[in-house]
Amino acid sequence: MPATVPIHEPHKIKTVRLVCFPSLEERKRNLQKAHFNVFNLTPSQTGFDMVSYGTSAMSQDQISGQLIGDEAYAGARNFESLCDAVNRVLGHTYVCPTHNSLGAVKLMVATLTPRGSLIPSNATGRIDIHSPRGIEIAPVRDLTEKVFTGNVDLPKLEALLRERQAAIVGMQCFADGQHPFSLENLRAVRALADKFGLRLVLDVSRIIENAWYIQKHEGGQADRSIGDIVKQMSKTAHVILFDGAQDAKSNTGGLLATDNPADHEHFMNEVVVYEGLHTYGGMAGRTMEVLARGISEMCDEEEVQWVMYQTERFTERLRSAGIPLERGCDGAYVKADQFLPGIPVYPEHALAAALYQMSGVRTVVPGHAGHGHLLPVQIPRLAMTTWQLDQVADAIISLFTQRDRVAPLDIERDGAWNDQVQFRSVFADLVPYEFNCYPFIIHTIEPIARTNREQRERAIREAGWNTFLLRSADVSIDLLTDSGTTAMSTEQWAQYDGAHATPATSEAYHAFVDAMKEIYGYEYILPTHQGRAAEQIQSEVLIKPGQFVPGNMYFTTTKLHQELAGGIFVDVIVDEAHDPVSEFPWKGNIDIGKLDALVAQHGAEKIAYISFEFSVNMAGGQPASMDNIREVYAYCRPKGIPVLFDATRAVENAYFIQKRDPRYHNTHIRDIVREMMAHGDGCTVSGKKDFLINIGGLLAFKDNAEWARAAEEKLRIYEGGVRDGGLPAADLAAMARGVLEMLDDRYIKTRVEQAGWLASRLTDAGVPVVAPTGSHAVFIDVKRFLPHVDQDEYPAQRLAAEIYLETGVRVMERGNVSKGRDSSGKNYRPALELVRLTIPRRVYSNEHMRAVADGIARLYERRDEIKGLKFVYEPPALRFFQGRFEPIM
Ligand code: P70
Repeated sequence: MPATVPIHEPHKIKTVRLVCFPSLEERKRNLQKAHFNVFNLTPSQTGFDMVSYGTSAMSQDQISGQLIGDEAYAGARNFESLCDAVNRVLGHTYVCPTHNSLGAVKLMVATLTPRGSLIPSNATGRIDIHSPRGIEIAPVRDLTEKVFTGNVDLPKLEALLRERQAAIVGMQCFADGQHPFSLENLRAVRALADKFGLRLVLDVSRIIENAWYIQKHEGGQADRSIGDIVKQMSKTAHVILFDGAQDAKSNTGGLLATDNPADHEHFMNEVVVYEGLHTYGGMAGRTMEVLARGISEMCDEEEVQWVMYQTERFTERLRSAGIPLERGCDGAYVKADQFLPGIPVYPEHALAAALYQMSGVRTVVPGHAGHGHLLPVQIPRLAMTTWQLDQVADAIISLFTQRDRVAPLDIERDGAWNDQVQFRSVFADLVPYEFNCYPFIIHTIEPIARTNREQRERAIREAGWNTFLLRSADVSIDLLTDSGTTAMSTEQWAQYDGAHATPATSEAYHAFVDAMKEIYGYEYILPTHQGRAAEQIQSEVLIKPGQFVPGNMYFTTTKLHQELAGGIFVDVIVDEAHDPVSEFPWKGNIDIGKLDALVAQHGAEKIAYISFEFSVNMAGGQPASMDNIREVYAYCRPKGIPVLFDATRAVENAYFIQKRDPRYHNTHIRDIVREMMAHGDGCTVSGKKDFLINIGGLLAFKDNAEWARAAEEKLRIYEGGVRDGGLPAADLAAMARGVLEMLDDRYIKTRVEQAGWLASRLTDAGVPVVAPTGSHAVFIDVKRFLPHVDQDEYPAQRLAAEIYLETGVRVMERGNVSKGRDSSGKNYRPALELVRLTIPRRVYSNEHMRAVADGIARLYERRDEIKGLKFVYEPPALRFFQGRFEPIM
């Protein structure tokens, strides 16, 4: 059934494409070189590129289709997939593929509408391509209709058909991008066409948007699915024409389809002249596969509702600020002449140039020059978050408030087409618009599970009330961990695919080493398959049995490896770290007093090294200050005690230094990280976090060749080759690229602030969370959430399960269950009884976070009803992973 207003994307982000933010100076230079016509700018010169043609984010199923293109000249399997999709979704039997929609128009001209034809149509945009062919388009749009503005004026059409001989009757879904028609009108046009013995040819390139309009506004259609309406619309026409770069989210491709075998015969005979063989029609096999998958998916009810929600929201934001505009199926079409009443010549170009100058946003003026003054601001389907779209709208609104200052353009070279015209101008004094949203757009999406309460009840029962045992397929928003859950960028994929595999030395290895040396400033760089592998080697190389390893709190795997190597871990973190309500900004600091006491008691030679973790995970992702990092090293050096960092989440720690330490407000993350690392002798990193990859790790030493040699020895035994650490060259290459992206100031800011944003929404609803919010997660203080549940009834474990039941969101228990039992068999009952909501990098939007917060707030309202759990199966070690529970009634 049609959804109401969607609360978040029905997908998560699978891969991202980084966005450039050219400076004002660069934008001015680019504009000058582009002759003030933004058509000439490239995406790398643009911030957000507001065009919807071929720019949609694909699904992961579509992108994988690229790799199974059957590039046969004749009879490709992908053609069969395409026919199958068209049959199922659009209902027509015979399919003739074309390279894009212009290819489909060529076939129509060759078969149905020769030179001299008359085509009555509800759309006039295509006059540009028809008039040079001597084809006349007769506009028959019903200009009195208010809602379905794309309806055909039936008496007008009938009169025309009586008077003159038409070749076909043409109709376009969401005509010219702005005018949807009703099902009733479409059927009446079909009846008229039949009456006059003509074919109704329907351009279904924007059928989804039109179907959504019918569902929403046409009487009796509200309960039908988009898929149902789409099929009926399509079947109403004799011939359909489809542009693959619109609703099907392909980057190109097109087709004609019909149920009439004679027409199809005709199309097949012409397609070989203009396009290619009838089984590929000028499309690569992979494009046919992407297109087929896109057609199969395009009626997905929730995806459609999301896209249209974004479009309506964007348009409404502009409209309510007074911007003169027309509704578009894919955005807002701004009336440039009313926006800039003082600029009589090409106001649409002046507006586009001014918007780019002040914000880096690019909008394109299509078609013939000087025909109307609409500037389409289109939304690439599924590629942008609501936050980004709101900011694009705000940039336009900001320009509107300064519209009196927009400079006119002097024509330098006029032309028939908008892509030809060139201008001279001056740079108006416009206040720039600064974006502070995610610095990437969505390249591919992954659909997320859609479950109802009943399904979730079954799933959590089967998982023994343990979120670790849930199937990912049953989880909507997965906040279990930020480890290895990152969305890679297209640049990383390019490196991944380009890497040359070898068990010896790869280019990727050199790229990895060079990048790490540069970023961390360390001489010896060893790849490992992930963090704990580096920890094992480091511990074995540096710890002599019986030595102490002081550290700031501990991390499970780190401490375990220190102990396996014979070390004795001692916690020397500041006391504030153990207090969930203390607002101390540097809860990750080492207490030098505690450290000094340990050294005084046992002597420096009994200390193996300091284990110094950044963004201390078990304390809630709390950072260490630059002063503390410096002071610890200054204390240790003269005593010969090495300092080794767990540099996992170092970039998040660097962001807190940039934000909270006034001396670093204007220092780039890159330089802060380098300075942090200078106060140590080596590090381990779980690459699954910082490096924006799904697997990988690092062991590095600043200058100690002896340690490095010993570590290499172990690398060969435990991990893999000495030049790959057990990783394929592809992952090394993706990591070498990921570490450059992790240092982007905008990226790390939006990443860390997303946790703060989630925390503040929870706090606003009264939900108790650990303060201050940490680097990568929000921790709910369950002792305050469920004060009536005794710790031995595992309140955090129960709350984690209840959050799943309420919302489909998966989180992790960090309390009594995780801590385990002491030697006498009693639960430790730790001070902190927490639930961790961990935020993956570049995967979820603020809409997802809002849904998470709202769901937990609902639970908080009825917290008194929530009880505890009891074990039904309790493993002897690390019981949180495999333990199974039953609710206490
Ligand atoms: C998490 C993950 C991993 C991690 C870490 C720090 C500060 C080292 C590692 C190990 C995964 C996890 C691991 C054990 C228990 C629960 C969760 N933390 N240092 O979700 O690195 O996983 O690459 O071997 O946070 O916090 P690796």
